[in-house]
Amino acid sequence: MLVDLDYFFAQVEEIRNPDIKGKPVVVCVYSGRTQESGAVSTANYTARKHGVKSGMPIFLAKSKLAGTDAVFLPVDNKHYEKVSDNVMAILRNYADNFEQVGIDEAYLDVSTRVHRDFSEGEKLAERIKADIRNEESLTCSIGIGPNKLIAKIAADSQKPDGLTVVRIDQVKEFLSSLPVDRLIGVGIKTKQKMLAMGISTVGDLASQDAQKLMEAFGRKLGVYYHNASLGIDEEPVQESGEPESISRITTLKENTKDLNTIVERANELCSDIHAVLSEKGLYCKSVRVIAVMANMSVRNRSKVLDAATADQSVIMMSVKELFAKLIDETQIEVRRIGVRVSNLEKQSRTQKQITSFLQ
Ligand code: TTP
Ligand code: MG
Repeated sequence: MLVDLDYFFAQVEEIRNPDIKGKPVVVCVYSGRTQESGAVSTANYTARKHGVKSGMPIFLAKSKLAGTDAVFLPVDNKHYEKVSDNVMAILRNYADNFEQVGIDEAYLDVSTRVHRDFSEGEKLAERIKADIRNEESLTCSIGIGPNKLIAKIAADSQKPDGLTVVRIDQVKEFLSSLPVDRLIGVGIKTKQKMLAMGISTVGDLASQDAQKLMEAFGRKLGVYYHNASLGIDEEPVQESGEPESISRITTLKENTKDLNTIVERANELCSDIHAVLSEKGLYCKSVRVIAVMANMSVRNRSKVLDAATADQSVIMMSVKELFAKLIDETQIEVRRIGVRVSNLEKQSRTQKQITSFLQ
């Protein structure tokens, strides 16, 4: 099954402040430039009825909600992460295999636990929903299917507070009338290409010759689309490993090419990243800086460190060096800056011993 919390950030805000329940609630990432610059992170279903969506500019959401008693709030990621951790701990208990896929989503393999019986699965999902409601006062939507692909589409098909079960013998009918972009991995471009080929539903896709799909999309994707259209997916539910990279990005108060101003702000990002590295017991070996320039073009500079490290000052020094290079080479003012560390590895005991030896 796939469990997805409903309008997550906005629902958490409603719980914190029950007075806003019933009003349109919009959680925003403010870029800090002007009072209204930034984007909508998520909105409750009351706000969605007015056309507000994730990713929309805040000013647009405000104009859609003009004349209502809408509430606009800044994101509070730390708090959402705490709530998410609590929910994930509950979910983990219900699964033989567990895979968190986002802050508010997880796959649970419950096959053995419910003896591969979908009715038992449905009862289990009801218990899970009740548990999350009692413990965290949150609603969620759950999809149950024979595999991850179907479970995910099932969960998306009834929201909020939905529970959708798609049994093996219902897969074909369930999929056939859905638009192709409901399949994971079919984005706008692919959808357009498929439309041009006369494919608009998953059923249309299923009736295509696999060979033709491979010719149009390449071997790997062609096979994937062919299988997905038939509801075939053999990906196991498994605990995801460590993250591949950790990054932070921020908007500067003003466009600038002053290195000190940039470095000062970048150091805050480094210290956030350092905190995550320490918490997860990781070292990084590559450091990258990202700059969105005043003309909105994006530039990167990166380096590989001599040795993997979790040392904040080493990361900060590299970041400074990379920004110095970037500013020097572009000579354009910068609008947003980001730092990303990658090539992550677990801090092994030997590495720890070496560092403590050197200190
Ligand atoms: P989603 O599960 O995609 O969205 P949701 O939980 O708000 O709504 P739904 O009821 O449809 O599941 O994303 C989880 C959280 O991630 C969401 O609450 C806010 C955040 N988010 C963003 O910050 N930006 C985005 O563009 C999206 C899609 C989500
Ligand atoms: Mg959600």
